[in-house]
Amino acid sequence: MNEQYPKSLKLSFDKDGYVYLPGFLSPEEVKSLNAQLQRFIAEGISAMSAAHYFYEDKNDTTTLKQMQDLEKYDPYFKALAVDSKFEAIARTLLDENVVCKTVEYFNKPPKIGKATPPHQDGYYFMLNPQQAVTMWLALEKVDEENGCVRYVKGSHLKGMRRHGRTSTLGFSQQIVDFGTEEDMKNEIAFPASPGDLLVHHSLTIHRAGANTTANRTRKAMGLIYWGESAKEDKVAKERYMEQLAKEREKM
Ligand SMILES: O=C(O)CCC(=O)C(=O)O
Repeated sequence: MNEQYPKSLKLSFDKDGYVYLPGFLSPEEVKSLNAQLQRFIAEGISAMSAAHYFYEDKNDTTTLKQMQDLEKYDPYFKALAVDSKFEAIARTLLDENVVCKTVEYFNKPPKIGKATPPHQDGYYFMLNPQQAVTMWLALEKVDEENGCVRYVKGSHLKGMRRHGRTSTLGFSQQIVDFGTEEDMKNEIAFPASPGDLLVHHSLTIHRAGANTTANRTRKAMGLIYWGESAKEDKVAKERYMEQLAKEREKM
């Protein structure tokens, strides 16, 4: 896919650590994506590894919170991510060829959908150099009440902050000293409409609120791309994944 995006997009990404692309998908495209997700949840989820999907309340299947590696289970999601306009954006922002690492689904069920703790994705990726982006696509209206994403502008230029354990399923790490004057001064909330795309650098600090509404869900897709120059510290990553699996068993 050879779509061209203006150079100003990359300049803005390099400066702020994120870009916001309203209406990246049309209402028809969002409708079709939502229908494909419903199909997959009804028919395909049972074939997934237990490590790849979680419920907010494991005794209630209406509280599906997260799915990951969707591209490995279903050709629709692979086609969404590979040779697609999402991939073209990642290539433009990282200025090199990219590899899709995962396609995810994020929901915050009403009342019980927990906050996403402040973190930098690169802490989980363990890459050198940190040449990676995460995309977050709104599948429905998202605002401060049901838990919109918040970015700390320019934080990708200031290195990796110290992370520690959380009890939040799917987001096991958070920045331990988040909330400094500088964090709060530079943090921006991004309410979004269906089809709006947010893309952030792997060092950009971000979080999202809890879903405090009584009856609205908060559904979004995530797509992660690494630049081909980014190399993983495989030993550290394996150790970390084993640790996570052990902790998940205890939950
Ligand atoms: O959907 C969310 O709450 C946040 C997603 C996120 O933090 C991420 O993809 O890194």
